[in-house]
Amino acid sequence: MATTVHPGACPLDCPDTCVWQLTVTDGRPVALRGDPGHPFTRGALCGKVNRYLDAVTGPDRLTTPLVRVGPKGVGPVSYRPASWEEAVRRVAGGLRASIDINGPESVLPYYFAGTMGLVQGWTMGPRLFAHLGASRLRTTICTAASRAALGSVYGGSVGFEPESVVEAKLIVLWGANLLSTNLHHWPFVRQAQQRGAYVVTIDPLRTDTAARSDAHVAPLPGTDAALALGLMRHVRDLGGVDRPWLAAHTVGWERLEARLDEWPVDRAAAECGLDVDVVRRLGERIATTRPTAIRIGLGLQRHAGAGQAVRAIASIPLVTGDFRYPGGGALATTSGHHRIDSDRVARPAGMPAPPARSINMSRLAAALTGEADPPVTALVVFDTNPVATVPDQNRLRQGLTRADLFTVVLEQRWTDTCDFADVVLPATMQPEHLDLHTSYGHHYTTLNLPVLDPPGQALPNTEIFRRIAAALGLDHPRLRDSDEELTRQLLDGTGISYEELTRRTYARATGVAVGSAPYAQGGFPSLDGRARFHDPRLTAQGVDPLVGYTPPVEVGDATLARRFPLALISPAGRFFLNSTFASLPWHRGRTGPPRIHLHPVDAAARGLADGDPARVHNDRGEFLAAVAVDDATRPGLAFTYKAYWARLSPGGSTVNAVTGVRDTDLGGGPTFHDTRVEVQAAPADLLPADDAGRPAPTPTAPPGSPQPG
Ligand SMILES: Nc1nc2c(c(=O)[nH]1)N[C@H]1C(S)=C(S)[C@@H](COP(=O)(O)OP(=O)(O)OC[C@H]3O[C@@H](n4cnc5c(=O)[nH]c(N)nc54)[C@H](O)[C@@H]3O)O[C@H]1N2
Ligand SMILES: Nc1nc2c(c(=O)[nH]1)N[C@H]1C(S)=C(S)[C@@H](COP(=O)(O)OP(=O)(O)OC[C@H]3O[C@@H](n4cnc5c(=O)[nH]c(N)nc54)[C@H](O)[C@@H]3O)O[C@H]1N2
Ligand code: SF4
Ligand SMILES: [Mo]
Repeated sequence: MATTVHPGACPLDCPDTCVWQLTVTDGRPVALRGDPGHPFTRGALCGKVNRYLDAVTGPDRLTTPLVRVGPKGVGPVSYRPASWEEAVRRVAGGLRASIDINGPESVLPYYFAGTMGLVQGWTMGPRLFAHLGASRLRTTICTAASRAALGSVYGGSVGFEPESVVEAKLIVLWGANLLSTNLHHWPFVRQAQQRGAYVVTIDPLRTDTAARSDAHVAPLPGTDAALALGLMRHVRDLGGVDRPWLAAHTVGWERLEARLDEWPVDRAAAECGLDVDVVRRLGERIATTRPTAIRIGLGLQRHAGAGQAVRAIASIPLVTGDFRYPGGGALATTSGHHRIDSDRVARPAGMPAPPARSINMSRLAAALTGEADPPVTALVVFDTNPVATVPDQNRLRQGLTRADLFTVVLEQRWTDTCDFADVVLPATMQPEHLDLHTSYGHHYTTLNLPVLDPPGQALPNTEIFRRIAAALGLDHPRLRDSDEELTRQLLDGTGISYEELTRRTYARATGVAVGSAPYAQGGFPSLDGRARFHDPRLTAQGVDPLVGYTPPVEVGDATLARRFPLALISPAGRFFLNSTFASLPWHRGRTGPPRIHLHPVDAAARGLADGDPARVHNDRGEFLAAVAVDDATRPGLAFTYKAYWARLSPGGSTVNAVTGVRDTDLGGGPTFHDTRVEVQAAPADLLPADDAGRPAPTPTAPPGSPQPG
C-alpha cells in the first residue's frame, strides 16, 4: 500500500483558511488533519471540516454533465446525463441566444466564495464573462458594508494584526461569534485573557463566545452605531481622547466631537435597550485600557445601518489612539492587507472587456423578477447556492422558474439551485484541483495542489470555462491560460513565487510583521495616509458624510411590529458552512432540524413548548421549524441558524423565505438580520417525525479542535 501525505488549504468561506494535511492511500483519501506547523491555525481543523472527506467521497458527488428534459424546480427527475461535448454546446447555444436577443448584458455570472480559492473562483470564470461583455456582479452578499465603511474610514479593509491580539488588555468581540466562525482566533484571545486581558462580547445573543467572555453586552439588533457613539462620548467625557495621535493621523474629529454632544450615554443606552451602567462601565474600560482590540464581526453588518455601524466602531480606536500599540485597534477582515489583485487577473491587460452594467448579487431575487433592464436571460452560477442563501427565496424561485431564463449551474453535488438549471456541470473539489488562497482572517497565502483524481467526469471550474469559451468561438489566448499560469499571474508582484509555495505551501504575504502595530505612525491606505470620521465622498451615495447612526428599518418599524412582533436574526451555525455540508448526514445530525429559538416569555405567550412545530412567517413568506425555548435571547428577539437547504426542509422553504431584498446604508450589502416575523403553532404533521421535537444537541468540540475556554 502506498501512503502519502499532502499539504493543502481548506477552501471554505471562513476567515481561518487552515492548512491541512491529506493522507492518501492507493489513490484514496483516508485522513485529513490540520498542519501543526501553521502559525495561525496551529494544527487543528474545525468540527465540520474534520468530516470534509464525507463531502469528497460522498455518493452524492456529481459525476457527469446533466441536461434538463422536464420542468424546472422539481429536482433531479427532470434531468438526463449528457456528454461534456453536448453539455458545453448547449451552454454556448444558450448564452449565444441570450446575447443575440437581449445583448451581452443579459448574461449574468453569479458566483461567490463556496471556494475561497482565487483560481477556481475569481479568474477564468470572471475573465470569460468580462470578455463577453456580460453584466458584472457586485459581490455584496457578505462583507460589502464593512468594505465600504472601512474603505471610507481607513482607506481599505485593514486593521490590527490578528496574532498581536495576545498583547491586548481589553478585547471587544463585536458581533462576532469566534467559537463558531473564526475558531482559530479564539486561542489568541484566550491567551490574552490568561495574561489578564478583559474580554467583552457585544451580541444580542448569549453565544458560546459571549458565555466564555468576562462580560456580555446584549444590544438590540441593528443599534451598534448608537452604542459606539455613546461609548466615544463617554471616553471623551472621561478624558480618554488621544488628542496628539488624533491630530496627526485623522480627519474630521471636530465634527465628530460636535456629534458626540448629541449622544449622552443615557440616549445611547435607551436606543440599544441597555442598562445605562452597562454602557458607562464599558466606556470607562475603553477610556482607560491600552491596548484595546475590537474584533468587528459580520453579524452586526446584516442590518440597514451597517455602514454607519462599522464606521462608528472603527472610529473608537482612532479616538483612543489604540493603533499606536501592538494588539490595539480594530479589525474586521485582513483582506485589504493582501496584495493579490484578482480583478487584474480577471481582466488582464490586452484582453478586450467591454464596459457593462453591474448587478448587486444580494438583489438577485429582484434582478430576476423585473428589476434588471435589459432582463437577465442567461445565468451562470458557480461556487454558490443562492436558493438557500440569498434573501427573498420565494421571489427568487419565481425568477428562476421563468421560461425565458437559461440557467447553468456548476456544482459538486445536487443543491437547491440545481433544481432550476437547464444544464448542471460537475465540478471538482479542493483535493482534485489547483488553487491559491489569501485569507480574510490572517496574513498568509496558501497553495493547494491537486492530489486526487476527480470522480467520474468532474472538471475544475477553470477547465469548464475554457471549454465554454472555445465552444463560443472565442479565441483570445488569455482564455486558454492553464491553472498554473493563472496562479503565477495572481502571484505576480507579490514577492512570493510559485516555486516557493510548491515547496512550503504557505507564506507570510502582507509585509505586516507578526505582533506589529502597522498603523502606529498612521500611514493608513487612504490617499493621504489619514483615517476619516468625515468623508464628503459619501454624500453622493446618499450617506451622511459624518460618522453617525442609521436605525434599523424593519426591526425599528413600530407599525409593522404590531403584525410581526418578533425581530429575527439568522447567524452562522457551528456544523454547516453557509449551506455547504447542510445536506450531509453527519453534519445534519450534529446540527439537528431547523429550529426557531424563542425566549421563554415569547414561547409562553404563543402557547409554544420546546419541540413544538411552528410556522415562522411575514408578508414575504414562511418556513417551518421546531421551537427551541432558549434564554440565550431576549423577549421580542427570535433566532434561527442560516443556510439549511430548502429542498431538505419541511415545507420546502428556509429562513430566507422571510428575509427581504433591502440594501445596507453603505456598500449595498444584504440586511438578513433586519427582519420581523410572527411565530405560530403549526400542525404536527408539517414537520417530519424525526425532526419535530428532537432535543437540541449540545455542540462539543471534536477531538483535536482548539479547546475553547
Ligand atoms: N461554522 C461556521 N463558520 C462560518 C460560517 C458558517 O456558516 N458556519 N460562515 C462563514 C461566513 S460566510 C461568514 S461571513 C462568517 C460570519 O461570522 P460572524 O462574523 O461570526 O457572523 P455571524 O455568525 O453571522 O454573526 C455573529 C454574531 O453577530 C450577532 N449579531 C446579529 N445581529 C447583531 C447586531 O445587530 N449587533 C451585534 N453586535 N451583533 C449582532 C449574532 O447573534 C451572531 O452571534 O463566518 C464564517 N464561518
Ligand atoms: N439568512 C441568512 N442568509 C445568509 C447569511 C445570514 O447570515 N443569514 N449569510 C450570508 C453570507 S455571510 C454568505 S457569505 C452567503 C454564502 O452563501 P453561498 O455563497 O451560497 O455559500 P454556500 O451555501 O456555502 O454555497 C457554496 C456552494 O459552492 C459550491 N462549491 C464549492 N467549491 C466549488 C468549486 O470549486 N466549484 C463549484 N462549481 N462549486 C463549488 C458548494 O458545493 C456549495 O454548494 O450566505 C448568506 N446567507
Ligand atoms: S476553521 Fe475554517 S478554514 Fe479551518 S478547517 Fe474549519 S472551515 Fe476550514
Ligand atoms: Mo459570509
